[in-house]
Amino acid sequence: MNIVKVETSPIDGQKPGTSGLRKKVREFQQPGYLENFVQSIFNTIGDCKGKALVIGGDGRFYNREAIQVIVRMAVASGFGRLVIGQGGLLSTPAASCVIRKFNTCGGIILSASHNPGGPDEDFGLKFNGENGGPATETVTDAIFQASKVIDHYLTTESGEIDLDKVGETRVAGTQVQVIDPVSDYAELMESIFDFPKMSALVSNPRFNMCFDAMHAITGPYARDILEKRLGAKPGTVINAEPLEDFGGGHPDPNMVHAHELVAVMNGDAEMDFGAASDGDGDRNMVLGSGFYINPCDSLAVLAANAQLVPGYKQGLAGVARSMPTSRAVDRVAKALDIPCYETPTGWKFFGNLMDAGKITLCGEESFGTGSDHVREKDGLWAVLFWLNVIAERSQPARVIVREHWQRFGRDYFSRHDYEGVDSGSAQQMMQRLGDGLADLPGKEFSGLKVEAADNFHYRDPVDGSESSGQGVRLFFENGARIVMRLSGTGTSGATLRVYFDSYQRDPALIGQDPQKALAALIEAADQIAGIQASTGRKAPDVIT
Ligand code: VG1
Ligand code: CO
Repeated sequence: MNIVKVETSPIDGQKPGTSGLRKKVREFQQPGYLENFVQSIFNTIGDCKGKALVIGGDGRFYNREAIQVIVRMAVASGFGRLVIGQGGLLSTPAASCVIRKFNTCGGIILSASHNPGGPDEDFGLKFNGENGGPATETVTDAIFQASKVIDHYLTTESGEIDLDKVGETRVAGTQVQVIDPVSDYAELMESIFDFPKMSALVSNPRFNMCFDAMHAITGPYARDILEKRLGAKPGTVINAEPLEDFGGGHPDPNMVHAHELVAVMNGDAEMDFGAASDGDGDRNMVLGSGFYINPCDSLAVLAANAQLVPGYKQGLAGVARSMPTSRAVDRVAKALDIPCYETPTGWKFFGNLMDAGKITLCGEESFGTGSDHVREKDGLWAVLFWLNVIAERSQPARVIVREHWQRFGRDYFSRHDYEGVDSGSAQQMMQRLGDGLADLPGKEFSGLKVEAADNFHYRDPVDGSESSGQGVRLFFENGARIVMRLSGTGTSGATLRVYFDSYQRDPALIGQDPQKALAALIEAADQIAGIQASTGRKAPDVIT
């Protein structure tokens, strides 16, 4: 087989963000764009000869073409084995599972996650290492550096491989294995959860549940596990067919974008449980009957009930949450007398803690929950965890959460997103805010006195690596907190995220609407940062 060396030159801006490199499809389709980035990954891996690599994506537009390009390049670089999901599909958690199970040197996941798909929308590519988790910042920085000095890439003239047929073929020196994308993951789930008990719950004709796969990757996984293995009614999984453009929707599982699920939950049939997942299957939203469960609370409840699940009955080594996530799980950790770590936004920061055995469960406010069963957040896993707890406790989700608040108090939480705002003014606003932090303590805004203010700096307790500028934190004397940061996953303009949380211990006051409970804090954020003036918006685009 002919290896072809193609001259190229660096392309600006190939800097991975919170989770991989995300750009408009058209940008990825430019000659050499994908090739440059993939070769930069291979150059960072170093000697690829004989190594194994997993490849799969969320099925969005350009997934198949990109895989063919990557396969040719991987063959040229001498990989010994490629493991690819049938149809080019692998959910992010399944890719993580397969990397670990097949002992590969890592994997390439093609996804822009919750960002919309289609010819005019977003594409993305992420490298995960041999532990199955997103590459650490040290590695993503090295890939970026490699992209700045690249002068050629290697490819072959081999034809396309058949992505739709499970089986093995040989391309030059590389064994190419197309696998069923679901079975390894489903087996892992069976090894963690009490499937017989959960099956008794979900196959009961009186138990009504709906899972909205949002025309994204989780459809085939949810159908196999919920309907086939656990015996939920056919049709429990809606929008189960992965589509290249997610049916024109926005595959972000929240109350705004998962509107079909919300409609089912509010419809005529009495629904007991609802859930949705995102483009690449790593996020989850869970709903009780007439009851929204905030992801921060979900993490706390799962931690508090973990020992009811066979896979966690020995207890948890520790827990972690991203910095903007509410401190609900911290209270559980305290009660369990286990450590709780606070990391910057992005799953890549949990990997070292899990590898070192310091944590078992972790999560983010952005609908991400996971454990050390893989090294990614895992949407369907979280849904199964909830079902296992519900089955074990014989209580509806709503009651489980209310009892949790009674015991631990409630951390009211909300995130306000201002999407597609002008990058320049958003950056200026953050700069101004950062410059003025030292003057804030002692000052009062809408009746709340600032106690401390800083920009979050993280030192990884395992390898000592440092990450600075991870978000502005404003702490108030009553224990409430505001966090502000700019998104690192968007592809046009800037997205400002403002996070609010406030603790309420009084059992009589734990049933309020979060927007009301947090109203003074929300007002204070605008007074401090001038959000409306800088963004030109009267209100956020998305409230979660
Ligand atoms: C967002 C979330 C973050 C999450 C990341 C990737 O990042 O806030 O918590 O880890 O998306 O999730 P940002 O930088 O836009 O705030 V996924 O499911 O899109 O891979
Ligand atoms: Co995702």
